[in-house]
Amino acid sequence: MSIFQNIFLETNKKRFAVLIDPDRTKVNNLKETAELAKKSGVDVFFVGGSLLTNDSLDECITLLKEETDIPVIIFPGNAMQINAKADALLFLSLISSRNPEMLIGRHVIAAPYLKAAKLETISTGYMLIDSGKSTAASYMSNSFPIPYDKDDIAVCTAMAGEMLGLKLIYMDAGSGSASSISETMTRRVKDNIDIPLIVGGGIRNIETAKMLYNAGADCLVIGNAIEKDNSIIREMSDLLKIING
Ligand code: 1GP
Repeated sequence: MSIFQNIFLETNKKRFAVLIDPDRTKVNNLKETAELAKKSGVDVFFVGGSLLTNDSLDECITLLKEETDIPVIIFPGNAMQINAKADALLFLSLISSRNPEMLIGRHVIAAPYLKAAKLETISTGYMLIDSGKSTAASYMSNSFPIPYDKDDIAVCTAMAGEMLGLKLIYMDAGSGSASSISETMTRRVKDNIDIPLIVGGGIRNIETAKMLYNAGADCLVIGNAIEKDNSIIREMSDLLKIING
């Protein structure tokens, strides 16, 4: 069974992804986070970043694979973030942008390397949503995010992504954003698509996570909050035990 089927299609369960930014993770901290993730039953690791400066993607993925059986999906910030040791890669098309490089250009460059690496690719409609301050994702992708309160634009963008045959929609307020995506935008997008919805960016506490799951998010992604205090992994696990039964 593919990673996509296993994590996102197989059950109606809500999922939790721990985002590892290789640039910001020290090996010792990563080991501790990996152990905690294993004990807490985390569903999946997303690994990647908008800009990586120290070439530690391979080291990160190797450590996660050595320490756990949790699937590792690359969440690439650019076409260089490809590694055959991962289980899959989110093949992101930035459908909130009008930047052809992020819609198709980088994909053409990456395609032969992905084929050679035999990596499972999960075609994903990636949507950046404004959070009130400029994020690395928005700057590096040279694109405007969808305004925070323009739910209709988000809904129509997600619907178009589904109609184009993308397998997932990922709405992201951007790593370290001041606030998460709103409850109404999450609910309205979920109500208008039949493919799984991933939501991330600015989730710092369980109350926000609960609100987003209730609004319809199928999978939540947390990065920054874990880097500050990884005990939120355990709290997420407790929350998911209640939600998933
Ligand atoms: C960013 O959705 C992820 O791409 C996670 O964001 O680091 O703010 O949790 P945070």
